Order: sequence, then C-alpha cells, then structure tokens
Amino acid sequence: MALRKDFLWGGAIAANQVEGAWQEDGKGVSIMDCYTSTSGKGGRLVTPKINPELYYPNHSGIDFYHNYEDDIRLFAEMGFRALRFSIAWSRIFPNGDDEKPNEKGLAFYDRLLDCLEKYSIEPVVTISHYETPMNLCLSYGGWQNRKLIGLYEKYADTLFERYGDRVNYWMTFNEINSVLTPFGAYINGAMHLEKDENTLSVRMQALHNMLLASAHVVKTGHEICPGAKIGCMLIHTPFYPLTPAPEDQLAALEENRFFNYLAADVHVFGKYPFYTRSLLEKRGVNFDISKSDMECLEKGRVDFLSFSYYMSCCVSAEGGNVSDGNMISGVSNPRLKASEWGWQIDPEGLRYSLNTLYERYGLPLFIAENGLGAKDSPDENGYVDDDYRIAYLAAHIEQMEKAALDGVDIIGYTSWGPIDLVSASGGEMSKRYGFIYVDLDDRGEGSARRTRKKSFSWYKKVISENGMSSAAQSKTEEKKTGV
Ligand code: BGP
Repeated sequence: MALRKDFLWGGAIAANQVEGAWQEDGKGVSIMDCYTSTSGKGGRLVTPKINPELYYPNHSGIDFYHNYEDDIRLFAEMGFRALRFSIAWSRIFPNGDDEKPNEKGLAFYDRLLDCLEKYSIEPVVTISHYETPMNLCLSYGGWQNRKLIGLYEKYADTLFERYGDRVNYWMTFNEINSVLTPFGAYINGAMHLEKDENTLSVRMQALHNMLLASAHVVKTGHEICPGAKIGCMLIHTPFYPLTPAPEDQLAALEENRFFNYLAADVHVFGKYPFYTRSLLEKRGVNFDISKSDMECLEKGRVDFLSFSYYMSCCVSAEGGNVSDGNMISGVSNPRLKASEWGWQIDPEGLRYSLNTLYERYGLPLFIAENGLGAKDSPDENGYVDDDYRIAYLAAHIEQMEKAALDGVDIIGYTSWGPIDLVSASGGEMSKRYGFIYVDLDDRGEGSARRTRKKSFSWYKKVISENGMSSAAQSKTEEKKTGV
C-alpha cells in the first residue's frame, strides 16, 4: 500500500480568506483587513486606515464565521479526515499586544473544534497565516522588530493552553520563506514599506525573527502539550536549471538554497547552514544574529515539514523570459503549460520535491497546500463541470503516491481551498480552487450559496479509496482534457 492507512486527506483554508466577520465579537483589524481587492487597481493596495470608498474582500470572506457548520458538514460528506485552518491572531489578541486574550475569539475556535470533532475530522492548526494584527505593523514595524517574537509566543502559548488537548498538529507560520519576497514583506512580514525600504536585508531580518519565534514556540508547545506535533510550513517551488550548462546548475543550486532550503534547514537542523554567509554576502544581505539566538534555534527543531506546492520554475545564469508564480517567479519552462494565472503546472515536480526534501531532512512530510486556481462557469443550478481541476489534482496525487512508493514518508495532503475563497494574491473570488462553489463575485456580491462541483464527488472517491483510484482516474482525465 502506497499511502499510510491513517493518511490525512482533507483541505486547507486560512481564517482571513474565509471567515469574514472582520469586526465581530471583539476581533481586531488584521493586515489583510487593510488590503483592497485588485479590481480596477491593477494590484492590491494597503490602506492602514479603512477607506469606505474602497472594497476590502477579506472583510466578508465567504462568511465562514457564520456558516462553518454547514461548510464542515460538506467537508465531512467528502470524507475529510483533516482540515487545515488558521486561527486569526486578531480574534485572540485584537491588537497583538493586548494584555489579555479576547474570550469571544477563543470561544469561536472552541465551537469550530467541537464541530470538527463531531465529524472526526483532525484539526491541523496554522498559528499565523498572513493575518498579523495591523497594530503590530503600524506600531512596531512588523516582523523586522524583535518585539514581535514575545508577542507571538504569548499568542501561541494561549492557543496551546486552550486547545492543546484537542489539537495534535500545529504549523507555526504559513509559508515562512515567502517573507523573503517583496510581496511577502507585507502579507507575511506585516511590514508596510516604501519601495526603497523593502530591501532583502530587512526581509531577511524579518525571516530570522520569525524563525526565532517559531523555535521558541516549538519548545514551549512541546512543554505545554507533550505529544503535539509541531511543524514548519514553507512555499516549495523547485528551481530547475534551464539548460544542461554547468552555470545553470550552479544558478539553480543557489536559487534553491536561497528560497527553498535556507529557512527549512534552520527549522529542521536548528542552525543556519554552511552556505549562509556566501549566499547572503553575494546578495548584499546583512542581519543581526546573536549567540543566544543560535541557542534558541537549536532548541526549537520541528517535528515535521509541511509545504505548499503549486508549480516549479527554471533558472538560467543568463536570465530569460520571466513567468508568473506563487510569490516568486523564475524563467519559464518550455516543457510546461501554465494555469490561467501563469503558474506553471508540474505534477512530476511534486514527486521530485517530496523525494529531495525527504532525502535532505528525513522528517515526515505534509503537503499542506496544492490546487488549481481557475475561473469556473456554473450552470443555472450552480453545478460546475470542472474536469480541468480534477485533471490537475489527479495528476499531482498520482505523483504523490509514486513518491510514497519511492519510500517517502508522507503524513497528509490538504488541497488548497476546498471551498472557493478570497485569493491571497489578488483578493479575487473568481480565482477558484474549491470542490464547493460559492456564489460570490469579485465585489462580494451574490447569494453566497454553496453548491457541489464535479470535483466534489471525485475527491470523495479518492479519499474513500485512500487515493488508490486516483492513478487510474488521472490517466482517464488526461486523455479527456489533454492536460
Ligand atoms: C499560498 C497561500 C494561500 C493561498 C494560495 C493560493 O501562497 O498560503 O493563502 O491563497 O497560495 O494563492 P492565491 O490565493 O493567490 O491564488
């Protein structure tokens, strides 16, 4: 059997992209609440003060805050064994630096956990998923400031104490390495920087502080809830050399180290890898690190490694035409097709990544996100014939199963956005990932009615057969759709 019997099949969501209710029950303003939609602007705008003339899609999300019971019932109908969700920091500590937590916020996640328990769905909790309280951005300058470490620790300890007896799997930061990108500086690092301030050194300092915060929390989490599995979560986008030229191999080695391995190495080995100095010097990066920081990192090694996987990229020593991507971009791969948003689709890259990560770290791996963002056209009953989504997911699941046969230890697979939600990069609803269609448009208009897409019953079957049907299915779909 390729996959474990207790394999955690399910889906992944983030509080800020689904919950809505941005000011309800004492919730504070988060960085995503100050982020407008793309519509008509060509990019999301950060407005530290809410401007009533503008539209902020995360304020209402898909109203999961009020609909979670119905939505989770649908997840249960698909047979979910796990739901990866995040806790909104600003529901628990509205300003991030409050003395006491907000009881109403804590109570919401009690109810959510009750509901998951009712359906025997394992909760997988992301402590921080792009939703830092805005006050920590405005008053502290975000993660470049070390003061956030203690505030995050207090927040995480509150969660461990409250939910530790019912949550077995924790992830400290969503896609921690995305803070190295200019876009990630805000959504991940909570740093609202002018263009000339948004330097790699500032972003590296933020990453270092987040790694320290993660290490602290892994340590205290284990003390508060022994037995809990506390992991890290990274964007993983493998970089391939564009050609067989030796310079391209070296360029790919460097790019992989910088983006894919640096943070993961620290999380897993508890120290910065041997190549850090030369890699960062070459990029003109400086950051503060002390002896006690090194001791802290050493003590907070993660139990498992989880990652998002959507695409791969190429690298050429000579540069080349750039393709779009999930936070990062690279040279486009002439062998691959791309999604409507330009993300290059590479199922084999998932098998490759699982193998290279397992070889390097030897820790259990968790695929925390994978999916296809696409435009859907529902019929009058809200039904979507989404063969393209099935083809994408089936091909990736097939490669995941092959990696398991290669011997990689994989704990779970939670596809991104099992229900349509607000996209992180553009704030659109029309970039849909779900098995469940949500009738809302890019302005948040519509009935919000939920309907099952074709992929709903397909995924249900994959889960019920522990993925064993998907290999065959993917072959059929491949023929049908040509992807
Ligand atoms: C990841 C984020 C998610 C999610 C996903 C898809 O980087 O962790 O929050 O949104 O990408 O990205 P998008 O929503 O931009 O399509």
